[in-house]
Amino acid sequence: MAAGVLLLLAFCTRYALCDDYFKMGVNTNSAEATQFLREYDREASGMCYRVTMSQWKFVTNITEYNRRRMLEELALSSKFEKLSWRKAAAYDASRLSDPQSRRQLSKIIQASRSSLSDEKFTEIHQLITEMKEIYNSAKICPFGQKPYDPHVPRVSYPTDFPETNRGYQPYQLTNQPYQHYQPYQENPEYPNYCDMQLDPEISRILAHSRIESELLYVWTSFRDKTGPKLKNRYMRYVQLANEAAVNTGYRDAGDQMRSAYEDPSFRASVEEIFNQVAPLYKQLFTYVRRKLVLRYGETSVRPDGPIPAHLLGNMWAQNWKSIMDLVMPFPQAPNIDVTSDMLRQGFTPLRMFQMAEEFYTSMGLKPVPPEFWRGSMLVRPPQRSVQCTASAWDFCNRIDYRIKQCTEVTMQDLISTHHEMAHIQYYLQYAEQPQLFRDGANPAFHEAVANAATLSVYNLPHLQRVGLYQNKTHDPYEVSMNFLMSMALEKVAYLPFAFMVDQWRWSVFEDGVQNMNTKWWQMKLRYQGVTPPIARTEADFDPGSKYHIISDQEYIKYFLATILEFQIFDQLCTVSGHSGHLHECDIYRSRDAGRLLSEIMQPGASKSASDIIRSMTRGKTNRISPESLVRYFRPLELWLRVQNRDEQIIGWNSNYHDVALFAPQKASAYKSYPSVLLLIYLIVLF
Ligand code: X8Z
Ligand code: ZN
Repeated sequence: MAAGVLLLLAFCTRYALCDDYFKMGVNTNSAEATQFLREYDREASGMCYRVTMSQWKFVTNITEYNRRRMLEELALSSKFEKLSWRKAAAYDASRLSDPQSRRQLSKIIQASRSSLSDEKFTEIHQLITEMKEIYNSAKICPFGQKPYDPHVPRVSYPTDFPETNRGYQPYQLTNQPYQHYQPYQENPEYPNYCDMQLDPEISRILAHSRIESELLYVWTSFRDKTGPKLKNRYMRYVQLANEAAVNTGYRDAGDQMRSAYEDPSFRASVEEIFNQVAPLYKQLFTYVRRKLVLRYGETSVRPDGPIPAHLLGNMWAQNWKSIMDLVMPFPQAPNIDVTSDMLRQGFTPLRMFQMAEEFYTSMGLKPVPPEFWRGSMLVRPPQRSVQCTASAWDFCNRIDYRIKQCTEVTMQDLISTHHEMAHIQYYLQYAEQPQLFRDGANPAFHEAVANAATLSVYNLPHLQRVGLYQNKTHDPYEVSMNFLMSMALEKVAYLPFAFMVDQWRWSVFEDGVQNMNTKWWQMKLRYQGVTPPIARTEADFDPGSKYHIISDQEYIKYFLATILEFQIFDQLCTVSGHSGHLHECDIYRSRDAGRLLSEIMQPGASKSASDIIRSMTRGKTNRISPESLVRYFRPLELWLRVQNRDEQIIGWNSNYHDVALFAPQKASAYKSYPSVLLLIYLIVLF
């Protein structure tokens, strides 16, 4: 207890600069600090190896035993984190002479929740584990009649409705066609009937079904199975996270999360970037809405209104690439997909990884070590349960690096292979840094660098160069517009979502847990222009349908990474000597681009993002800028402006009905708005 009070006093002052954000302890002995950091580095690397290995074993072989082993290692690692935090807190980092020691010490302190009591520290970790387990075990029944579910109208497919439009059919339990009318769990013949998970079944329905009632059903059911169970736990988590943040000298947990960006005006900086990309988003939005009106009709999509969130091909309306078939600019020209060429040429998953490795070595970057090929899981193994989401792993021992990916021979997986290999390249480049600096310069860098590299892989000149795209019979302008549209559905459509997630989270940390669901939808409407397809109340907890919210993972990094990837790509293209459209640049075989990439990656987190950006741009700026992204999409933006020229509004008008879906009280203000105006008018008149 006494130690707790001392620590509280020790952390009660903060400064603007991240380096000396805290009023640290009293020890100013540089030699002791260096010695502590040396020991920390050795122990933290060892701990990181053990935890990472236990996590790897679990996700590549999901058994109860492996889960328990992993939780044991995580518990040990939490103890180590707390102990190290106490030791680090004994130093007054601001008075240490070596800037790298200062930076390392502040990294130990900054993001940790170790200022909580042991009980609360354990409680918050347990809450997060529980929330993840609830989320990961959510399952729903297939679409059909569900008598006890008032949300789902009693509908069925017309008999002539094409089979391919009926969404994913999860279980071929019988030889009969898709079963819509089977009773649910009660039927002993269908013991696993209500077994549809987010990945892959539910996501596939949202991506491929074009039946509104089916989309509504899966959209609502997934939220019903997650939100209500998560809400109370999330509220307690907010309380504990805030307590930890305040104890550590921050205003609240949002403030603590933002400190990783070392920018005193971070919120304003991010908002400024958002405002610069919003006009491009609104052009895309307006065009897509018109196509949705054509597909679903004006009763489902108002021609000047927001878009109902279940029609955009994705559970959170964050990535619209699955509705490309509805919005393709030139349907007679191809949508670039080289999957069939890959199959024809006998590609295998191994060859895809070798090709990705060669992409980086062609620029003078590092080959992956032999341990990579021995340890990785590059295809789905038979006869055991695994988590298939692609990921790249650093085992913290400077030897072992692996990728986990259930690779199939598709273009999508070829892109993903290059993306994951870029993460491995980043690990290899900063391997010689101390453990605390083996990370991106800020949380956005890893994803940004990986995506910047893939911007060069997924484009026509590159695919032609590696012999995967030969078709020259179509109008290049039309092919280009189709390509840019597919990129915009992935990148531009994503921006307001990636921006609003943490706007919501920060507002909850800052203002409290009242009306969390209403706030969520207010922000979805304001930034994304989407509404819930069915009425929501505070009994729902729709933010809980997004994994990163309940698993305590900050999200603004994805917004910044999407902006930064184009900025990095632009710089790589410039040094490689590219001229012409940015979306046609290929950095393959450019040693100059390789050198610049290496300069960005090698320092890891030992330098600040602004230092890295300054040297990357040869002193032009030290800030993340959306200028390159806007330029990349410029040809599409011009085309969209022409398509949208007759629209009443670029963007959306929201009305009483939209707001009433999630905030009845606020909506009544909309309703009374005309009568207030009338009253004022009458007063003025008389
Ligand atoms: O969470 C992820 C990756 C791991 S970094 C699977 N992503 C974000 C999301 O799914 O919301 C990648 C895109 C954005
Ligand atoms: Zn990634």
